[in-house]
Amino acid sequence: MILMGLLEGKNILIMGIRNKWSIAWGIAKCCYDQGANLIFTYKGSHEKQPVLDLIKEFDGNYLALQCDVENEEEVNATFETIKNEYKELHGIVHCIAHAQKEDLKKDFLETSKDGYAKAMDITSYSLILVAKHAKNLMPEGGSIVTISYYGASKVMPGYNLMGAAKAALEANVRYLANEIGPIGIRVNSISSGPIKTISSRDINDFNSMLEIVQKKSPLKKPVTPAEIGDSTVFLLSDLARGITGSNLYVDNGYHIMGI
Ligand code: IMJ
Repeated sequence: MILMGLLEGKNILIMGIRNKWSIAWGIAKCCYDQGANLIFTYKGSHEKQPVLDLIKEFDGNYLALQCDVENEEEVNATFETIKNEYKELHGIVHCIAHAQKEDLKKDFLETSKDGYAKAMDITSYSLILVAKHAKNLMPEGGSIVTISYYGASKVMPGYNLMGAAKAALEANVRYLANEIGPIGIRVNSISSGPIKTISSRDINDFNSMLEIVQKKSPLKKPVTPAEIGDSTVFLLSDLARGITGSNLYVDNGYHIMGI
């Protein structure tokens, strides 16, 4: 039983859930533990049942909506439904990223124009769409959190166009934070250490990369979705009321190392 949670009475939208390995699911469980009312979005119709099965774990009624961020009308409809059902939001967690497999397999020099645009659209532009709707749905202010990766600022082998897309995402965080700060909405990112998810399953040498990162990081352990979740709870909560435009590394300290 929850006695008093950091997100008690807050309506939190979690975007980009797919399955039990999703970072979004790790975040959802931590938000639930802190008393949040949760709303979920997933990309396609084939994700509907798996997502409904997951959220059955929670007591209470939780809304799950299909929202493919490439489709602006679907995004508008999603936020319209949320407005009708909940009136207002206090937090949004953006856990959405995608690049075409073919583009991730190529040398960065060979990145296709369409593939680059698609990765930017889904990974980075989508945060702007989300922030626009947040403005309308957060009359008392609120907090937006997105998930980034170290490949945004340093070269990680094979990350390629996703590195460019995450760099744009982190820049979006700063420009959006400046623009919607005056109406009380904070915007931050968490730079997550590598986590095994469906999105990392097909990546060449992912397991050996995980081992190297773990050995090198000060805390000598893998990063878990629950660690990303607890830091997200902090950024969503009033404890972080003085923080906006920031990128918080939740990576066991990996990013401080020079070698
Ligand atoms: C992804 C690609 C290359 C190297 C990578 C990653 N490293 C890590 C990741 C070193 C840690 C995972 N990551 C941080 C991501 O942001 C993954 C994004 C991603 C993964 C896929 C795989 C399947 C697909 N499209 C994808 N789009 C984005 O079709």
